[in-house]
Amino acid sequence: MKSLASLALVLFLAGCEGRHNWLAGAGEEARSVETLFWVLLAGAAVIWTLVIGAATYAHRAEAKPEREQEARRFIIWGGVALPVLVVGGLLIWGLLILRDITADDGALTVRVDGERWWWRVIYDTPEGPVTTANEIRLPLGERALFRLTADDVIHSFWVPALGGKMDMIPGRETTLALTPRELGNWGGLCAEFCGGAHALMRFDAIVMEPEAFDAWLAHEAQPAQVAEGDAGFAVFDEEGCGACHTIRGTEAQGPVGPDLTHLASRDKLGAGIYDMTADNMARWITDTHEMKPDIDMPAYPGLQGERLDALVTFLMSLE
Ligand code: HEC
Ligand SMILES: [Cu+2]
Repeated sequence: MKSLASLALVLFLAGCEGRHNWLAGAGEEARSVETLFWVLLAGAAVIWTLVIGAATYAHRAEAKPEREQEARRFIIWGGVALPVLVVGGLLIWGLLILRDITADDGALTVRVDGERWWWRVIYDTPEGPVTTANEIRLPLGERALFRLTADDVIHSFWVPALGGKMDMIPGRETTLALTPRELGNWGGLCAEFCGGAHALMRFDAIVMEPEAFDAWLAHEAQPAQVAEGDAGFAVFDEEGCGACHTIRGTEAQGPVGPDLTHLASRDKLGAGIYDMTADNMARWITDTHEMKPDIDMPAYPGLQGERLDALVTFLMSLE
């Protein structure tokens, strides 16, 4: 029994390690949820002890009719008034936290659309929207407001170490603020079952120094640099990839899949699941559904040899 309990504890704590640790306290909002959690846990322990104590006492004590009145008072205060006060207080506190983490006053606004099974990410800047995908970068110490929606089914946006989570609902907008307090690459994921590749719907949430972030965003806003007559772009064009994907600065303006303008500047490929390497890129194109089952991109098993090499070289140059 004891070893079972310690095994359960080890498993529980193992789940807290690493970049998805919601107790890492890497964001302001995660810290307020964490405080709520510890207060709830400690409060529950105190109440449990009191209830068990009272039950034990009641079991052992002799029934005395003259103490009837006292017992009734105990039930009314301890069993009705106290729970109403405690639960009401927690409700108000929880609603205040919710108001804080959804309030519409971010210095930075990022729109994220949940798609099956990837993330469309749009930074609203004074110069206009900047579209990217599957990776979110945030400046350290600045409050970013996320405006969330979904394309066709419900998803849930969650960066455990920074804060959250929040449902993404088709046809509606929900908001969530994140104020990062620690540099790092904190993982994000979809926390609402959304179909086949749900478990492979992830993203990187990279917290950077503010100057580095500004430089990154300015670079993302630029169109791609594609040389006239690039052999890889020719393959991209001939295969019809541009029907679904956009590469800003070229004729490829497809709205269906992730924006590829600065694909190779992302850390990961395929919505946070593979390292961004030429090998993975080639397999993504030829063995698409082995790499990620169920996705809405067709596989191109016939694309081999020089044409595949040229296409991969081109895609890996989109920094
Ligand atoms: C029918 C639409 C469609 C076509 C055609 C298509 N794709 Fe895709 N592509 C998608 C979708 C949808 C995804 C996102 C899949 C996911 O992760 O769930 C995607 C993902 C990708 C990614 C990963 C992007 C990232 O952010 O990691 C790459 C790279 C890519 N496609 C390249 C190509 C290339 C190259 C071609 C042509 C040979 C092509 N695609 C053709 C729909 C398409
Ligand atoms: Cu999901």
